[in-house]
Amino acid sequence: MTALPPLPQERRLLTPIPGPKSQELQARRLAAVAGGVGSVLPVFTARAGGGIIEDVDGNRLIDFGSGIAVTSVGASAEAVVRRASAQLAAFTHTCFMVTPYEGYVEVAEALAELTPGDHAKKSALFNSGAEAVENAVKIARAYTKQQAVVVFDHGYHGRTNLTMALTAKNMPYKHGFGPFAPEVYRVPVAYGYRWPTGADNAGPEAAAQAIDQISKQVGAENVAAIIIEPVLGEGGFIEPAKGFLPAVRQFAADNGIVFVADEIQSGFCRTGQWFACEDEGIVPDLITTAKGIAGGLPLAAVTGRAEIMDAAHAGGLGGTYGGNPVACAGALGSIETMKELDLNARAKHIESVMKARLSAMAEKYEVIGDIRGRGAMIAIELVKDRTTKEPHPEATAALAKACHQEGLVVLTCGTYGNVLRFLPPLVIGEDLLNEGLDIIEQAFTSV
Ligand code: PLZ
Repeated sequence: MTALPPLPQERRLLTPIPGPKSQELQARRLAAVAGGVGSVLPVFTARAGGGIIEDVDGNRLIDFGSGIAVTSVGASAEAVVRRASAQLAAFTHTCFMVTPYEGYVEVAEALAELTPGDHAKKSALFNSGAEAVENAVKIARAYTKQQAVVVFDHGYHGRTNLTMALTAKNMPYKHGFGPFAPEVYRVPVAYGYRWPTGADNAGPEAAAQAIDQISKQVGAENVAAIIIEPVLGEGGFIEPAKGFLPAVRQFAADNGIVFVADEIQSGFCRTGQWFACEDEGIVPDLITTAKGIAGGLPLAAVTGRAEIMDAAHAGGLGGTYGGNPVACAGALGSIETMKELDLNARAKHIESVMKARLSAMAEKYEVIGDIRGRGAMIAIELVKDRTTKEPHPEATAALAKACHQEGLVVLTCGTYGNVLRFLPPLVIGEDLLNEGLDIIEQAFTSV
C-alpha cells in the first residue's frame, strides 16, 4: 500500500460548493440511493484528515462536524490507519462468537480502565450506537427482571425500533415508523435555558419532577433502566443543570435501577474528559459508547459492573460483526492517539477558544440566545427574541448554509431545529479552528 502525501491543513475553494463533480455524483446518488437517507451537505469526499475534508472537486473544507462526533482523532489518524491496515492484512473477520481474537479482549480491557469507577467491569462489543443502547436494555432487563425503561425529554438513542421508542423527537426520527416498543417512559430533563423558573432552579426541580413521575406513574420497582445522555446531543447539546444527574443517579441506586449513561456522542475526550458523566462525579452502572471510540470504524460497546454485564445467559448477546477485528484495531489506535496527544486537554482548549469568540459574537447578534456545551462539543441556540426565547430554526438553517458555502462543515440539532453545533476533530489545528470561527462570524453578518 502506498502512503498518500500529507493532506494540507488549509481551506481551499476552487469551485462553488458543491462543485461540478459533486453535483454529478449527487445526481447519480439521487437515482440510486433511497430518499430517506439524507446528507447535510452533498459535497462528495475524496480524502479527509486532521481538520480538513477534501472533496472530489479539490475543494478543502474545514471540518466542524467530525462525521457527527466520530473522527475525534481525525479521519485518517496514523495509529488508526496503521493498526487497522495491519489487521486487515492478517484477517478481516472470523466472528468473535466462532473463533475469538485478542483485539476484542484488548478493547474490553481498555474500556474497563477508562470508564468511571474502580469496580470490576466487563464489556460487550457491537457495531452501532443504537445496537449498544438496545443491548444495554437487554442486559438491564436480564439483571433486574423488570421491563420498564425511563428516558428523558430531548433524548436521542438511535433509529432501530427500540431506540426510536427511546428517542424523543418525532421528525425525522420516528414519524410514520411506529408502532414503537412498549414499556418506555419519558420524564423531564433539566434544560436550564428553557426551564420555566430559570436555570438556577432547573436541576433540583426537574429531578424532583422526574423522580415523582417515575415513582407515581411507572413505579420504581418496575424499572429496569434509566438511560440518559450526560450531555444531550441531537436534542440540542443540553447539559443537564447541575445537581440533576447526581439526583437521578442516586434515585436509581436507591431503587435497584440500572443507571445507564449513553456516552455515544459525549464520550472519548469529546467534552474534555474521557466521559462527560465524570463532570459531576457520576459512576454509571452501564455506559454505552460508539462514535469516537474507533476513529471512524464502526464499533460500539456496553461496559459496566461485571455482575450486571454477566446477567444475560450465555449466547444471549452477540451479532455476526460485533467487535469486528479491524474496528477493534481502529479503536486501539484511536485510544492510543487520545492518550499520546492528550486530547482531553486539547478539547478543553477548543472550548476556551470557541466560547470566547462566540461570546463576543453574542454581544453583537441578538439571535444568539445561549452558548453552551463542554470541550469540543459546543453549540449556540438561536432565538427570534431573547425574552420569549422563540426558537429560530430559519436563521439556524441560513447560518449553516452560509458556512457551508464558505467551506466550513457545521451541523444543526435540537428539538426545535434551532441549535448550531460545533464538533471539530480534537486534532484540528489552531489556524483552522480560528478560521472556522471567522467564517461563522461572517455568516452572522451576511444572514
Ligand atoms: N446515542 C447519544 O448521539 C447517534 C445520529 C445521527 P448510531 N447520534 C447521531 C442520525 O441522524 O442518525 C447516537 C447518539 C446517542 C445513540 C446514537 C445512535 O448511534 O451509531 O447512529 O446507531
